[in-house]
Amino acid sequence: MDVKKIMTSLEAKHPGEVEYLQAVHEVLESIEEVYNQHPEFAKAKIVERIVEPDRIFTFRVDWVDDKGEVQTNIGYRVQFNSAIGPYKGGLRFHKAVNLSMLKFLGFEQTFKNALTTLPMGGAKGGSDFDPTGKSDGEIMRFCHAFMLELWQNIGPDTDVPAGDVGVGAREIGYMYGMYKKLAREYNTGVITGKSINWGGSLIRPEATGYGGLYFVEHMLKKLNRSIVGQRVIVSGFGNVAWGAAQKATQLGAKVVGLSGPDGCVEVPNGMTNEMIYYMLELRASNQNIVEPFAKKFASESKFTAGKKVWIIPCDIALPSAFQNELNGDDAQTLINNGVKLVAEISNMGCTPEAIKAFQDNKIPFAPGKAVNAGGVATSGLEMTQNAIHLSWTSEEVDERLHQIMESIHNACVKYGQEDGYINYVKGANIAGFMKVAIAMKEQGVI
Ligand code: 2IT
Repeated sequence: MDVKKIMTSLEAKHPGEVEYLQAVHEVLESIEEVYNQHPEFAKAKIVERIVEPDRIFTFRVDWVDDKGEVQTNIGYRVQFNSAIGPYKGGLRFHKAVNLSMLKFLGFEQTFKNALTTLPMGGAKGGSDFDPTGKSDGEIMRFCHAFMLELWQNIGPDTDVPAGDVGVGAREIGYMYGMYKKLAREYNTGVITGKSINWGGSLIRPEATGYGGLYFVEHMLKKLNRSIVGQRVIVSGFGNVAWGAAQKATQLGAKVVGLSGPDGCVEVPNGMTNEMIYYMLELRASNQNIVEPFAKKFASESKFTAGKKVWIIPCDIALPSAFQNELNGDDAQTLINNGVKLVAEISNMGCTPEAIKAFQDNKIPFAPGKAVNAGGVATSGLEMTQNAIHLSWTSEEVDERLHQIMESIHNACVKYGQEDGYINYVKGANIAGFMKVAIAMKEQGVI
């Protein structure tokens, strides 16, 4: 395989799809050596096939806002790869959503899902709909209109969406309601991240953040270090940051920073349970700003407008919001301030320059597709519970989540050894790729 040649051809075919090309490049670089040891992959043109989605649906979503005005958005579903199971992956509602973003997320999802050990293919979808400032009625009408178009392309055994940025249990509820009405099918396993009242799984809301911290614990264990007393920062205040802050605190760490699009908040003594709970309220307010947090907890925190959370000195940095939210300069700031470990809980949270800076400085760094896989893994456990018409206890789900995160960590270590340093990027990419590539080869040219 010639990575440069493949990238040049992809850039010509998909000009301007920056995030997608970035994600593909990262994986190809990691797997090049292993790939070239398997001539049967080259013969089956695995790499040329694995970088292209199986199919993409795009559709217009028309809806009426509270003022009675007609609004139009674009909806997408990228069914990326089904080699190891039905398509699975979230829906992102964000004003910046475009095809490049969803192709990168679907590509990442394919390998992430392979790492979970569960039988799930990769997909992603969403819309450029901006939930900021929308009323509950507007959210409902948009979700219904979105599903009116999407429903024929999904199903409990074909393609199972879930939440992502801008899509939580409320949106999942509205989308499932419309799906059920149109499909005349009452299997809640068609979508995950559901409310606990009708088919949702315990621990699913917390799972991405919890899983991320279980992964971090394994990284630290490998280094004979403990998380107790460590200063942790998270970016954003969404579902992922919330779960991560909760688990980090439970494990004895101090969460000393969080952020929003408007700036960052430092909490020198660490977040309390009340503060962590308030993150939920902040998100539910739909305003997408973090400053109210600093106003509410004025004596214990400090807001800095227009700055990213990476300026706050910490031991462990956890990108938990959006792709490329931590760049080379941010990485240098963290390194100068003595950061000891970085784990992406967001998808592709770090730019290639940031990753290189951490690796060059031998700072343990793990990528989103390994660290945040607990979210989709618990979606897989939700599907299993739906299929057997039973609900497991939170202890049971949490125990399985623990096992899955440990096995992902082991897979990264197995494939990522580099004299004295574990290259988790390489480990995760090779482990995920091998599983999908072997499945594709075994299924022939289809
Ligand atoms: O990026 C992700 O793994 C998710 N947004 C969760 C996907 C899922 O199907 O639960």
